[in-house]
Amino acid sequence: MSGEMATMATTLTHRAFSTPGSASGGNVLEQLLAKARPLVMGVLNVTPDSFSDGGRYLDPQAAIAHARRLAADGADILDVGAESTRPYGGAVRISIEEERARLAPVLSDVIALGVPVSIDTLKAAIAAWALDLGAAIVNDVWGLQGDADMARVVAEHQAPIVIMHNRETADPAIDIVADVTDFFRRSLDIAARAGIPRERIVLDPGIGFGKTVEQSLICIARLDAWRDCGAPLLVGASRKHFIHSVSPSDPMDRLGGSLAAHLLAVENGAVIVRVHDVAATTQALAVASAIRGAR
Ligand code: HH2
Repeated sequence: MSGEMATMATTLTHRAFSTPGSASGGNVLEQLLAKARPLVMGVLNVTPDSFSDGGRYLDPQAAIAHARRLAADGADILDVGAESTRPYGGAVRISIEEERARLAPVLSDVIALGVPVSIDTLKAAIAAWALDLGAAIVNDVWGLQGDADMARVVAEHQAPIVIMHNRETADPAIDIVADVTDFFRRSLDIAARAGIPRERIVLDPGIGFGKTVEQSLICIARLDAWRDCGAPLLVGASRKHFIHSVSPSDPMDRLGGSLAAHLLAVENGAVIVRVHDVAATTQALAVASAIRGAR
């Protein structure tokens, strides 16, 4: 292991396990963090209406083929979602039955690829069903504060959970760093009361969710504000609208902006990046790491 990798391994371990007195049972998250480099979570949206790739992977065969591609491109985690949360409004809520019907022809085949799968859902019932099928992680864009049953399901399955900050509406007047910090505190409290150990928690400021463009930029620029929360940080900036606000572009033409955002996020403490373009991100992270190592 190079000196740089060793330093990163120490940093990641410290970040992930810095809570005093916490239990240290093995889990998928621990195994992923042991890779001691930034992790890439590849996005698979089995939806008709996702903001950048809605409708592309609604067909099960297209979805499975895309998951295979993400895995081949180097994804460390496959994040599968069947209900668009459309950070910029216009999300259509669907029933448990509809969400399960979209996932059912796809999820087992994706899990069988052997890459840990996270289930991106707001619903505890879907999380429980997906975990029972073999999904490894729950990704909750309401950070255990949406569905009141989510914390229990996550605790009972001993699953890692991504706690993402969210707000119903953006308020340009608030201090977004303080708001995210308060939200994380509430979510960590819920997790602790449900018996979810800190080792199984990832925190995510939720780029674009209930935030102005400026607030999304601040969340990446000041990510280190949450370095001491005792959990690894995830950033999902891929193709998001704030990129368009800086450099006008359609969602599919935001790769440059997405790479810039994720490289800076990692520089500022992100351990996991959630992206649509896995190959390009993996390459960008490897080159950034090589340059850092040559200092
Ligand atoms: N962003 C989206 C969805 N899920 N989960 C986490 N933890 N962090 C994120 O930033 C995040 C997320 C939105 O992106 P996408 O899935 O491409 O769009 P849609 O919600 O429209 O399907």
